[in-house]
Amino acid sequence: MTVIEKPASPAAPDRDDGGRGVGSLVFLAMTGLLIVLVGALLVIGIVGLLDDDDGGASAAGGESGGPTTLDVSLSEFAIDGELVAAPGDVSLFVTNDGTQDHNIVVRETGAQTPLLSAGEDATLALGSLEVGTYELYCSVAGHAESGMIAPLEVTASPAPTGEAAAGGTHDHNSPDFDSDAADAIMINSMLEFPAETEGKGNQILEPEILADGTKKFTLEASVIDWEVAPGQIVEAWAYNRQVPGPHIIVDVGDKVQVELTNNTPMGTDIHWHGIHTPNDQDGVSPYTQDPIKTGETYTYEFVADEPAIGMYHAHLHSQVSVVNGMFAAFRIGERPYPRGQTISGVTIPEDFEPDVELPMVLNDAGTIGLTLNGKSFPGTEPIVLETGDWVAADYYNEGLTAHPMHQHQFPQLVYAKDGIPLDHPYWADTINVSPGERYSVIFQAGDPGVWVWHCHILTHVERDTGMFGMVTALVVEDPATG
Ligand SMILES: [Cu+2]
Repeated sequence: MTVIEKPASPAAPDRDDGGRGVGSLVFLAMTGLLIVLVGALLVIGIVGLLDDDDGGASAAGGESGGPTTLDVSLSEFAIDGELVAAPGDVSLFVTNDGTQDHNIVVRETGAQTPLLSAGEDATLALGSLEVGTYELYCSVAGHAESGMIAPLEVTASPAPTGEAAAGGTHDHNSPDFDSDAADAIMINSMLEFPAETEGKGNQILEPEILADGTKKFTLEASVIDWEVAPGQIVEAWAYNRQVPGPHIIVDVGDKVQVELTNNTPMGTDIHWHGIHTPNDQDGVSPYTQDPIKTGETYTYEFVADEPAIGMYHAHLHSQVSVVNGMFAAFRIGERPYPRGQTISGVTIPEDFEPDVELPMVLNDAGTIGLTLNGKSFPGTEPIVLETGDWVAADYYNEGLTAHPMHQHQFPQLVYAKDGIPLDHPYWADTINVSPGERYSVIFQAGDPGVWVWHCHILTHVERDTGMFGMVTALVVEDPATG
């Protein structure tokens, strides 16, 4: 035993010693490298500071009447920079530090950089700016909505930190950070709900009944002004001057005609998403038809032979026209309510009928941006209910990203996916709706109160300037207490 142990015992220190020898060399080498690295970082840091000082110096130049050049950094998905300037000539030195293509547009003046690839930069001269707040954003579809939007403050007495604190930046470590101001911005934005806006989407479109019983629907596609939130007018691409476009509802077996006149600046077509049609009615130019050119009228014709909770939208140039508003709901037949079924202990009545039917069309891109039914909070429509009311809601995602739609307090019974009834409906409080998907839910308003209903990607509902986007609320009243 000792004989066996003995060789082992000295062997270990041997290896240890050897290790220490090599280790010392490695240690020396690593120390050397570290010194070089620290030195390099210090140099980079100093250069960085000098760069910052440069930025500060040119901003100060603005104060004294000279031109101001502000450094702006673009990334996924943010516009960064100290965006405060004195009145006078202002230029932006814009660098794309991200990995995708981005640009900068100044909403008020229309000035914009070209599309910048990763690593590219550009100088954008804005001319002489007066005191005010200017909005910078990236015009690549969906990027502004994802966070690439920032205010440029032109102020006679630039006080970046104070301004920033009042404007609600994240710099809560700044000694000037004003917590009450940040709270007030958010609270005041929330108290604006509900707010009136011009225009309402999803209006049910009445058909003309032709001699043979065909239901004929007439659509016009055009570019309109759309009030997406109070005072926020965008250029929308719309069917019948509404976003979402008119809701079409037909019965199973109906012969359907849809006549579309295209008054948009580009060729178009209509794809009947989730709806069974003959191939030549699928609305995919050039495969199944020629594009409907500007000024032309085209008629689709098919038999609504299967129930559907579908959508209709342009297929050609969809990345422009659909995200900008050319989308709508199309239902064939009754919704497949899970009548009489017991799901997780809750039995849905045999004679179930909803008190309120609600299309909930989601978008996040284009000119329309983060919206519910074409409106951004506080312009979103509240749903007024009495306790005990049942709601049948259909989610439709016409945007470019998924939205987990969360409802406070009342679980939602998911009974159909893309209009197809589920053998096993399920209750959920958050339903993730991806682009192109539809989920059909019912829920019952139990307790009175104001219960918010929103996308749970939190930057889709809040930004430094307050609540916006994909939020609405159920306003549940108890008829007994009022
Ligand atoms: Cu969302």
